[in-house]
Amino acid sequence: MSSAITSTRHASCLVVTIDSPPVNALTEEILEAVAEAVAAAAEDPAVGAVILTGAGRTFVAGADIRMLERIAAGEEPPLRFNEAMARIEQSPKPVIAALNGPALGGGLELAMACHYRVAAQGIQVGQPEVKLGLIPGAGGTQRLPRLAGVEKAMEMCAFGEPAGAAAALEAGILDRIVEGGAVEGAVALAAEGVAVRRTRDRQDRLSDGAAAESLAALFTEACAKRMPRQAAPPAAVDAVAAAARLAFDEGLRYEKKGFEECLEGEQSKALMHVFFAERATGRVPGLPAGVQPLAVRAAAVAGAGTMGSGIAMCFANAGLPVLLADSSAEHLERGLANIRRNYEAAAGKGRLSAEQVQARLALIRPVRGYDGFETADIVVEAVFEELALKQHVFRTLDGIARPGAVLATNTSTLDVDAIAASTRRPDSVLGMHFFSPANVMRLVEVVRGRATAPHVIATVMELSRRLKKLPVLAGNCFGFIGNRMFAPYRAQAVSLVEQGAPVRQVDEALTNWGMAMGPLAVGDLVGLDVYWLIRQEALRLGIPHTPCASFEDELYKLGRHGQKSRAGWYVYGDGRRAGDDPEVARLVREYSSWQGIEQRAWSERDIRERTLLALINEGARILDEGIALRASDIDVVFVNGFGFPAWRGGPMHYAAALGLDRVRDRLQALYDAEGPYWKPAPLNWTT
Ligand code: 3H9
Repeated sequence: MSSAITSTRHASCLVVTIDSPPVNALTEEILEAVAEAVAAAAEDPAVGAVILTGAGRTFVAGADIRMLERIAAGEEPPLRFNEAMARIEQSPKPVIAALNGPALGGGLELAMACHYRVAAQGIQVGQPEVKLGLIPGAGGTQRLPRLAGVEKAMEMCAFGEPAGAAAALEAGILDRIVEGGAVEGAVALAAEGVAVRRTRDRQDRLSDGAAAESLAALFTEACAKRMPRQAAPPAAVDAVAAAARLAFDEGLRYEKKGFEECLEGEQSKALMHVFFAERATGRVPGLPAGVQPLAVRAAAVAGAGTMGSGIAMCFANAGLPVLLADSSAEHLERGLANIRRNYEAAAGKGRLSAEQVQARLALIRPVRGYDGFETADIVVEAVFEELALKQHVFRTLDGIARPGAVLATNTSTLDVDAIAASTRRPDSVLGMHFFSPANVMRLVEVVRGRATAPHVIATVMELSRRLKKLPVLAGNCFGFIGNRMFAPYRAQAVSLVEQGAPVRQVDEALTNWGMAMGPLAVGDLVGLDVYWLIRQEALRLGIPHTPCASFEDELYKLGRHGQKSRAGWYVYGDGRRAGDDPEVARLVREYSSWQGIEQRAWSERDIRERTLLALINEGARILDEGIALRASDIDVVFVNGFGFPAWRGGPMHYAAALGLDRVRDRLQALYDAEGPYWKPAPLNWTT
C-alpha cells in the first residue's frame, strides 16, 4: 500500500485517509492504493462501509499538477485514473466520501465515484481544470451532470468556479453537511444502513440530448466572452453535453480524448506554468536562515489619492487598522468618499454585508498631519510620483515613525535608494508598488533597496500575502520589472504608428492575440500626461531603450491626455468607448513627414513581432541584471499587472515556448537591419 494512505477502523467502518501533504494531490499510485483498500474492505466481513477522507485541511486538491506536466512532456505514460475510479464505484459495500476540506478537480471526481458525500461546513467543491487549460479527465464531465444536472455541471466545468457547501448540497452534489467532523458524519450515515448507489447509474438529472445541445450552445457563447480564445472551456461544455447522449463508459472515453487534447496543447502548459509561477514568487533565495518577519498589527498610509485610499482598503479588508493621512482636507474627504462608494458598491453586488462595510470603514481612520503615525508597524507612502516630494515625506516620516517600523513607498518607477537616503534608516525602507485599482489588483512589486534589511523584505512579502496580494520581489531600477518592460513595448507601438500603422490596427494586433488592452489604449487609460512625465524622468536619467521624443509627446502637448480629457490616441464620448480620430491620423502623418520617418504597410504579425520582441528582450535584460529573481516572476507580473494572457504563460514562458534560439535570430535580424536598439540580450532561461 502507498505510504500516502492510512486505514483505521471506526465502528464497522474502514476509514481510508489520503495523507499526502500539502494538499493530498492524486497520483496514479495514491489512487491505486485507495482502490486497493476499497477492494480489500469488500473481502473483509468485519467491514460494513468504507469512508474516504483527506488528512489536514484538504480532502483532495485534484490530480498532481506536476505529474500532469510530466505526462504532457511525454515523461510519464497517460493516466489510468478512470479504471481506479470504476473499481471504487463498483464496490459492493457503501463507500462514503467524508469531505474534510476542498474537493477540487480529481478530488471531486473521486468523491463522485463514491456512493455518498458528507461534508464539513465551509468546504468547497469544484472542477477548476479549465483554469489550468484542461477539462476534467477522471469522469467529472460525466458524473457531475448525473448528480447536479447538465446546466450546473456545464457552469462548473466551463468556468471552473468552486461551489460552497450549501450550494453544492442544493445542487445535489453533496448528500449531507454536518456540524462536526466529516468522518464522524460519514460514520453516522453508514450506521443508518445506507445502500450502495452508483453515480454512473443515475439518469434522473440528465437532460435529453437536444436540451443539452441547446444549453451547450449558450455556454459555448458565454465561454467565448468570458474566456476568449481558450480551448478548454468550450471543450468542457462539449464533454458535459456528451453525457446526455452517450452511455456512461462511452462518455468517459469522449471526455478522455478531450482531456488528452487539452493536455497536449500549449495553453495548458502555459496555465500550469502560471499556477506554479504564482506560488513560487514567495520564495526568496538568499534571505538568511531564520529571518523572522515583524508582526504587523497597525498600518498607516500617507496620501489619500486614488492609490492611497485603495491601499488603505487593502489593510482594512485584511482586518488591520489603518490611518489615512493627507495634507489636504479636501483630498482626504474625497479619498474617504471613494472608499465608502467602493464598499457600498460591493455591498450592492452582494459581495459584502452591511456589517462588513461598517467594520471595514471603522478600521480606516482619517488623520491630518501624520497624527498617530508613531503607532504604525508599517507606513506606506502614496503621494504624487515626484522624487523630491517623496523624499520630503520620508524625511518627515523618519522623524515620526517608531524605530523598526517598515517604511514603504508606492512609487511605480522612482529610485527607492534615493528615497531611502532621505532617512536615517534606509534598512527599513523598500518599495511596495501596488497596481491600480489597489483594492482590486493582486499584484504587488516589492522593491528591495540597496540597504533594505532581510527581515523587512520578509515582513512585506508575508504582509502582502496576508492582504491577499501576490508579491513579486524586484530589484531597484527605473520602472522595476513591470513598467520597465512595458516602456519599450509601448515605445514600439508608438513607433509603428509613426511608421504608418493605423492606431487601431496596432491595438487590435495585440488584443486579437489575447492582450486585455492594446498598448495605445492603455496610454489613454493611464493618462498620456503620466507617460510623458515618466519619459521625461527616464530621459533625465539617461535610461536606455526609451525614445527621447515620440509622437505621444505631441499628443500630450496638445492636451490630449487620454480618457481624462476625452481625447488621446482615440476620442471618447460620454463613456469609455474609444472612437477613431481622423485628426490623430492627420497629425501623425504630419509628424512623420516632418521627422522624415518612412511610411509602410504593416501586418498584424509584424506589429506583434516588434512589440513582443521589445518586451521579451527587456525581460531578458532584467533577468540578466538580477532585477527579477526568476523568469517566472516576470511572467507573474505581466499576467497579473499588464493583461498578458495567462494562457500564453507570460512573456518569458511564451518566448521559451517559441524557442529562445528563434527569438534570438529574429532580434539579431532586426539588429542587423536597424541597429543597436534591437541588440539581443542574453536569452538563456527555462520556465
Ligand atoms: C485535475 O485534477 C485533473 C483531473 O480532472 C483529471 C486527471 C486525470 N498538484 O495554493 P496553495 C501545491 S487538475 C500539485 O499555496 P492554498 C501548491 O503548488 C487539478 N501541487 O495553498 C503549493 O505548493 P508549494 C485540479 C499542488 O491553501 C501547495 O500545494 N485542481 C496542487 O492557498 C499549497 O498550495 C486544482 O486546480 C495540485 N493539484 O490553496 C486545484 N494544488 O507550497 C489547485 C496545490 O510548494 N489547487 N498544490 O508552493 C488549489 O486551488 C489550491 O492549492 C488549494 C489550496 C485551494 C487546494
